[in-house]
Amino acid sequence: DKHADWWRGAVIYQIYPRSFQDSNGDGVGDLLGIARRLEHVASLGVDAIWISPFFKSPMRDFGYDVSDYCDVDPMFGTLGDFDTVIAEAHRLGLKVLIDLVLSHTSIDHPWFVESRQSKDNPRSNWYVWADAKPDGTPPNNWLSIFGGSSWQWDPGRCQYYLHNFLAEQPDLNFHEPEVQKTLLDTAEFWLDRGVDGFRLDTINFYVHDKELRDNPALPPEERNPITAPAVNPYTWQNHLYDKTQPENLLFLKKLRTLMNRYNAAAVGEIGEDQRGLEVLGEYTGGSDYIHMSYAFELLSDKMPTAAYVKKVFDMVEDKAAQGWPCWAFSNHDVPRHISRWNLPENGARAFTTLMMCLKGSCCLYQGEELGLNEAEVAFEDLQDPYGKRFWPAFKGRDGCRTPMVWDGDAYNGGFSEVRPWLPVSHQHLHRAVNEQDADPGAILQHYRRAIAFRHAHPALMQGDQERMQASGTIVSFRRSLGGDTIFCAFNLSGEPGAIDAPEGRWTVIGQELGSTGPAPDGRLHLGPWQPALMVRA
Ligand code: TEU
Repeated sequence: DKHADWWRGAVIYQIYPRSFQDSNGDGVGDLLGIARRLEHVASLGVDAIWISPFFKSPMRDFGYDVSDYCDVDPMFGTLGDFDTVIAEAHRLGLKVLIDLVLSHTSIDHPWFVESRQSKDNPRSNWYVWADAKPDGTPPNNWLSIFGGSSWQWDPGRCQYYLHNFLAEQPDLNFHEPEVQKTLLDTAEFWLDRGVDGFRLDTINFYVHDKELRDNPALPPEERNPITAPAVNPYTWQNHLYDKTQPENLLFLKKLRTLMNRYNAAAVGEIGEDQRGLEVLGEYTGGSDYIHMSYAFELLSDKMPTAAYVKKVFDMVEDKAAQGWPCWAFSNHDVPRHISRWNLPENGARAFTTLMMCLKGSCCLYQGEELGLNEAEVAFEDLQDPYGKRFWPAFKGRDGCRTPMVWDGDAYNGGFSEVRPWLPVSHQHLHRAVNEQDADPGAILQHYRRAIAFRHAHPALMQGDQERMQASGTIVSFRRSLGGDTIFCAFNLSGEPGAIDAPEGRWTVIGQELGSTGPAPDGRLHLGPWQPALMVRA
């Protein structure tokens, strides 16, 4: 559609290219594999795809370490293959968001290779270099999310460089105007190629404190491990100085100006333990910075209870009323939510329906629509460097990155004809796309119905949302747009529950999602995981 605000309320399907579909028989997914499987994505009724990085990369962090922003890694194909993906997506009515990892590059990027040569080469200031303290230790106490100090000694330059993730992911210096300009050119390169927008990796890490001040320690009661496992010492600090500096907004503003010329939209990943929703409010919603913020609150370790869902949306209302979140339950970084929350299948269905009724945009992660659980990956098969570092307290991110299953009877579920880079989970095979396509009762069909339900009701896509109510296991709220008001209630539990029906005359909708309406006693009696969805008559 032609609306400038197509992204408001959009359902975005995340593709992890390594694990979607192999088309050239090397055990790794690729761009032509994506093109081939887009009909499945379109059949869900989603608005857009977000493709995790496919740029040239030595794959130390599986593509989140880029060595050429303007080329495709040969493992994934060619620029021509990417044009094929765009053309096919647009033919099917899907917008295409690509994943720009601008905060850091790969250690193999020619910019870094040059920067580390000397203290006075043309790109010497493109990364964050600092001298050791007199005793030889790193310049300050900043920590890497992936473990240890975020400073790596470089024997050539006799200086440390900053990396917020792996040592192989040196942090670009956004205080250097040439860096910003070059990255904006990169974004323009892809906009000219036809992309509709971006998922922006770790946008709050773009700018660091120039004075390199130490982060304060956090007392245990103030730790909120929302972006990293609690065993990771990273969560024991308040990251006041290594990220989320005010100058971030100056860069995002330039990016927005560029995107406006193309009617493009961006969802920025803001990993904040302490004040995530405030930052969401600062960065999104208006017309100055980015469009949407990828919110971590529903990626929680614990299953969101009715009270928790209300708390999250109250916080959005109080701290980020004008902001625009993008919700997700699963992605390529966390254990799949069915396993993380130990949900029965009807519980998973309830959360999907809830997501489709919430204010904000949302992301679904490949395989979620099949009800896939977290795969067990043996230590010998482990690929994720983050998992290798903290095993077994934290098993890393491979369990949600195993290949998609397309055909339950085919070798490797139809993903590849050779041994895949991560093994296909045998538990996933009976949930393959072809099995569920043939079964009207399958969870895949529930996803299609729930996504269609959202799109059939503009109030759910873009309407206001009033403050939620939580009563026992039931969360309820109203969405409204123009003269239409929709009442939504969800029983987030395997036990039955009841609340008073709202006053006035209502018509039950969403019966195909198991929705029910008021009983003669004026109550809404909800079975396990059951919703009540009604439109004001
Ligand atoms: O993730 C950023 C981030 O904060 C992650 O550390 C996340 O919290 C963690 O993986 C949860 O287990 C982004 C990408 O999504 C991730 O895949 C990359 O490894 C990371 O940036 C570095 O680019």
